[in-house]
Amino acid sequence: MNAPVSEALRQREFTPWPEELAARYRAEGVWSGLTLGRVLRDSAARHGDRTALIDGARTWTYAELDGEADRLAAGLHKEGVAAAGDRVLVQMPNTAAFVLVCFALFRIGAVPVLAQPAHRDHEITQLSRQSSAVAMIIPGRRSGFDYREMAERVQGRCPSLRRIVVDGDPRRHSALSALFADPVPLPEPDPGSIAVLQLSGGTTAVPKLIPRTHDDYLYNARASVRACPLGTDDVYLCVLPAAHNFPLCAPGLLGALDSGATVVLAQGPSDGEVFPLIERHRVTVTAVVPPIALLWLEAAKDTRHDLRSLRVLQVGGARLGPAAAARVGPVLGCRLQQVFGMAEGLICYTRLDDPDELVRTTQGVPMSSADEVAVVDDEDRAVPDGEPGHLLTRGPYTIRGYFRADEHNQRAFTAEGFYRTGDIVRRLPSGHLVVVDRAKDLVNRGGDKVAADEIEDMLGTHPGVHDVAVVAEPDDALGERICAFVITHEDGLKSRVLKKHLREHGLAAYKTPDRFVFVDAMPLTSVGKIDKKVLRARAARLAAEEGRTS
Ligand code: OOB
Repeated sequence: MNAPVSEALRQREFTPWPEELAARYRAEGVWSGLTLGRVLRDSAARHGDRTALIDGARTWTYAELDGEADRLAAGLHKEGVAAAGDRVLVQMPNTAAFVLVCFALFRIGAVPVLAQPAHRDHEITQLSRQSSAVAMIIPGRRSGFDYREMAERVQGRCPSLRRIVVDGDPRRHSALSALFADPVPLPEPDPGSIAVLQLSGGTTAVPKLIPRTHDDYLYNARASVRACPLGTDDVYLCVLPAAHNFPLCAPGLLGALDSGATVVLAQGPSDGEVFPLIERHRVTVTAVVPPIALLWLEAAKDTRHDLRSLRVLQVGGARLGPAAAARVGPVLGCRLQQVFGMAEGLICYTRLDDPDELVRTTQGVPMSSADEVAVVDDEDRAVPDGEPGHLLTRGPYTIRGYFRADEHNQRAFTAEGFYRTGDIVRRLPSGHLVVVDRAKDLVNRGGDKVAADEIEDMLGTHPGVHDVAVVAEPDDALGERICAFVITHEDGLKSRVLKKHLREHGLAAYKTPDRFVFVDAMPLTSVGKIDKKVLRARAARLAAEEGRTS
């Protein structure tokens, strides 16, 4: 084992797979021993003149993308922005610069911490602290928000952050465009070392970082390509924020670039943005969350755009109802693939040749024969097929521990190394899983995961709030919305005031509760804990009264 890996172990940054198992994955070629930076180089060697990437009016061939990634790696390294083993917070929209930054960092052996563009001071400060990031790479101003000013505030709180690099007007910081330099040879990182830090969907007030190695992440992409085949004739449209595991690696843009396909970047998910791109670039595959699929199903009815090139629509991140699932084929003229995945690892896909009934009603089968899944009761005893139970999993691309989170890892993993997903599923005899519920305390707002704890803690800091409980309420459009029950001693405390409080504390806007309900008391369980089941039922009634659920 070379230095970066053993150093990471020493700092308890990630929990390795048992050595014997790791040796087997390597011997069997499950782990290919390649780095993600190498993948692009190999693709450039095979498909140099083919189009790799399209961002607006600009196009990159594989050779150009590979060359630019080398030049950016050289510049970032030479200018001291990032060295091997450093963490770099990357918060970028779907632009070619995001792709180049990721590959440049992979080649240096530096680790992108993949933040979302919607994150604000609160999240970015936590992510920088937890990862001891040395630099941030951000856009300048976008959608009326100045990322430079936020980066400066975060820098004031995080001493590790030395540099701010801006894709746009840098003001007093470094311009990304000025960091391209003549390529220099850089030592190849260890394929067993951390390639990226993904963000957990989050059940804890402070989100956990997910260390994915080059070996395991590449396997994730390649096994995904077997389930959702991509080849040189395919055009993958990246609609969701590219930093998310789904559009990045399931098979996403990494799978596409490994396959010699073309990646098209969309700035947003609206049909007005996406349908013209599908038509213009003859897009064959794309991935969305259920609310976007619902939007497209409506819009496709009277679109003047030609969507016939679309072969596969992947839908995942949250539950897609069977009725909507049934409409995808007839309305959009493509095959639906349900995707049930998690940034921690395990990804399940319905297969393109599965019977329609399974595609409509299940969330697929684990993508790899090396995935182990167990469906268990509260005491970790296996339940029979067909019965709901907690989903546990381990395998060659599912992490064995979060980054620097010893204590949390004790709860989140079994002694045998299974990850406790927090999802309640039923397993059919065919192996297909149906997601029926969730044991973890979060709201899945249209695919965006919001930890109840995080919102409760922040609302609890308002002087007028005596107690607070956050639950999911059902919603036809988003799947779930965020509902906060609040006990207050301050007469006339308004939801407007609490929303402002959250905004001023730098919370990302998508985490703001959609509904506040002011109550005199909380329902309690027999042991005296807040009974969220009762609150969920109450929120569901309110949603139904407003016609938000059918
Ligand atoms: C994906 O990843 P995360 O990390 O944002 O969220 C994972 C959680 C799962 O544990 C589950 O609770 C929920 O999101 N989920 C689904 C689902 N797909 C994810 N719940 C019901 N039905 C589905 N199809 O969301 C993600 C990562 C890779 C590929 C696809 C999604």
